[in-house]
Amino acid sequence: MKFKFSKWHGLGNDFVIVNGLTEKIDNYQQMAIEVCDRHFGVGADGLVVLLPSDIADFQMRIFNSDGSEAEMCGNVTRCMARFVYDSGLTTKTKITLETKAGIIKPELLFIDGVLDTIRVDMGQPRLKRCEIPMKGNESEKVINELLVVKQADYHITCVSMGNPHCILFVEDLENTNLSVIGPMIETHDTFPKKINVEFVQVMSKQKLRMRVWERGAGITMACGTGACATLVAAVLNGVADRLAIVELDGGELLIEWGLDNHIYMSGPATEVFRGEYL
Ligand code: ZDP
Repeated sequence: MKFKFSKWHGLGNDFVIVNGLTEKIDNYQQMAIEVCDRHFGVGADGLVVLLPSDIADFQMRIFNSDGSEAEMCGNVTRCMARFVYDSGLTTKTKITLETKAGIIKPELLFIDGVLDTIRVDMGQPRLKRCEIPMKGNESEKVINELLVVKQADYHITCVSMGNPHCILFVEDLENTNLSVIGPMIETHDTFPKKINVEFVQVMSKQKLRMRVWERGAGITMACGTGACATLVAAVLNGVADRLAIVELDGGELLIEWGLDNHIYMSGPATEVFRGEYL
């Protein structure tokens, strides 16, 4: 089953994007595993399929490199907004995108006719334990709460951006072992849908350094929903302003927690190449 695809990234978080309006794929989960393989496939953190929508301009479905489907994503949203504009599927610079976690609104911002950045209204953060989801008292928030894993203490703050995030503040990020702690928390049984894990070092109230262990993908260069969740967690813990830079391995995102309680994420999106998967 042949299909055309485009290869995109948002700060090194890379995706195979398929225009499902014209290209047919039978089994998305299986194809995600195949096409994301960095040796036997194209190589990517995820497969993203553009589809028609009854409630928005377009719909997108996001599959991690392990085949699992995610409800929401940040870096892909910026890539998709540019993809539909550059490929003439729309002339709109501000679109609505249906995801499993609701509608998000990316906008292409130009300066003197040149694309400057892509700003996305990511919706409202969800803070109740049942919304993460996390086991325990449904309506409680999870802020700087103790989680013991294999006799080690971790203080966690949990935020859903439509997909689940667990944030840990650390003193020394460079010497924090994501490959050991990440999967232990991702798969901890207190998180019924597993969880993305962000490790954050506070540089100042306007700058947060973050590395991420993604659910269903492992260490990636950047995570947009993770950066949004990180800013929310930092504000809830009193260590950041509502507008701050989140510095990731792949570059910087500007994140704002608006007074309308919506999270706004601004950053780039880059197309690398196009091809046909045979
Ligand atoms: O929630 C999840 O399973 C994530 N691994 C989905 C991918 C999130 C993404 N990296 C982002 O930028 O938010 C695309």
